Amino acid sequence: MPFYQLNKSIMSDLSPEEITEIKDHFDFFDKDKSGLIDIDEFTQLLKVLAPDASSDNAERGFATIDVDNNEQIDFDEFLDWWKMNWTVF
Ligand SMILES: [Ca+2]
Repeated sequence: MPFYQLNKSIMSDLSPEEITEIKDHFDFFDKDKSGLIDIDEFTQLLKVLAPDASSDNAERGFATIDVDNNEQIDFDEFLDWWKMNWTVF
């Protein structure tokens, strides 16, 4: 049983291969392997995806992805964001 739970709507439009690939990205940025991405980890991620992004962008983006506002991005939240093609904030 994985530590994360995928909801049905996500699973229906992504293949297992795609989910595995996204999970690899998630794990890469989850430096402390907590299963969650915090604001510092997210800022590093954004710098890779969008080198011009400001720390303001990072904070806004983080808040957008962190839908339950617990100040951590879990894999479901990351997947939702990934499916939106890295929406620019
Ligand atoms: Ca969250």
